[in-house]
Amino acid sequence: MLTIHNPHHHLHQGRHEMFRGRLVPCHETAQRLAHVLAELKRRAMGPLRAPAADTAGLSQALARIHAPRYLNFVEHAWDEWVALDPANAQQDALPSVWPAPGMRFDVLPDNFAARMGLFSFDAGTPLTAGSWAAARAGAACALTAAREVSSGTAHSAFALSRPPGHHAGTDFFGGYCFLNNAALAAQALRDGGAAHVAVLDVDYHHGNGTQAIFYERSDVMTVSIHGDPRTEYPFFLGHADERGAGAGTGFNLNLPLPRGTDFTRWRAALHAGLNTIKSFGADALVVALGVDTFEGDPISGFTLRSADYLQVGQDVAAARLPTVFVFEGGYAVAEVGINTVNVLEGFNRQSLRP
Ligand code: 6XA
Ligand code: ZN
Repeated sequence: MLTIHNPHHHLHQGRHEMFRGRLVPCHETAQRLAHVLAELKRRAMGPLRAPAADTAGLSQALARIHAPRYLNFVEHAWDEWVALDPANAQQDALPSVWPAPGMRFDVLPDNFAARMGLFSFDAGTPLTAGSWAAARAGAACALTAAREVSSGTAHSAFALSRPPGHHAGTDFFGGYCFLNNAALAAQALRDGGAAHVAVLDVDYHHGNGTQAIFYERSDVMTVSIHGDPRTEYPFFLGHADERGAGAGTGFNLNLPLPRGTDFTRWRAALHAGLNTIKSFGADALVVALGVDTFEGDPISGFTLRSADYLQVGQDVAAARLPTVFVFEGGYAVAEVGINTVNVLEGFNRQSLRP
C-alpha cells in the first residue's frame, strides 16, 4: 500500500499535557510515528513518499474544512506566545480558560490566553514551536493520499501523519489534534468526484471533530466506534442518539461501547458500521485509523490484541471501496507499529482475493 508520511511531524513535540488533573509528559510522541514507519519498512509494505508540495492547493483544502480565523490563529499562535515573554520559548502554550454556553464566541478577544481557550476544548493539547508546520505537513499527507486514490493512481493509501486530527473541528483544537486530516481526505475525495464518501473512525475515542464538520451533510457519512462518552474522552459528544441534523439527518452513526469491550463485541459494531456504509452507497472510504483500542494502550479501555488488527483490515477491505487510511491515536508505543501495519496488511490480503 502506498504510504504518504509526514517528514515534519517531529517539529511537533509537546512537553506536557493536562491529564486527569495534573501535568504529565505527552502521550502523543514522535516515537509513535517512527515505530509505524519502521514496521512498514520491515515488512516492505509498499512505496513510502512525502506529500506533494502543493502549497496553494493545501491552503485551499484547509479552508474547505476550517474557519479562516481559526487557521490564522493556529498559524501565528506560537509567535504570539513568545512575543508575550521571550521565556515562553522554553514552554508549550496550553489553554486554561474557555467560554461556556451562553458566553460570546463571536467576539475575538485580544488576550492570547482567551483566544487559546476560544479555539480549543481541552488543556491536553500543547501548542509548540513546530505545531503549525507539523500539522500542516500532516494535512498535506492526507490530501496527497486522497488525491492518489481519487485519481485512481492507487486503490488505497495510508496517510501516516501526526499530530492526529479527528478531534479538531472547524474552529477548535483538542485531543492532540489541530487540523482534521480525515475530514480533509473525505472532502478531497468528494472534490475528486466521489458522490458519497464515508468516514469510518475506529480510534478508541469518538471523532467529535469529524462528526461536527459533516453533521449537516448528506454527502459525507460519519461512523464512529468508540468508548462510551459517558465515561470516556471526549465526554461531551459521541452518543448513539446523535444521528445528524438538517440535510445530514441519518448520516451520522455512533457506536459507543463500554470500557472493557473485547474484539468479538467490537467486531460486531464494525460490521454494523460497515453495513450502514454499504446501505449509504459510499463510493469511497476514509478510515480514521487509531489503534488505541489495543489491550495494552495506556489511556484507553478496550482489549483488542495485535492479531485482531489483521481481521480489522480484512473486514474493512470486504467493503471493496477505494480507501484512504489516516493515522490517529495509539499510545502503546512498542506495539503501535505492529498493530497499525496489521490493519494495512489484512486490508491488502483481502483486497487481493478475487
Ligand atoms: C485526553 C485523551 C486524549 C485522547 C486523544 C486520542 N487528553 N484521540 O487518542 O483519539
Ligand atoms: Zn484515540
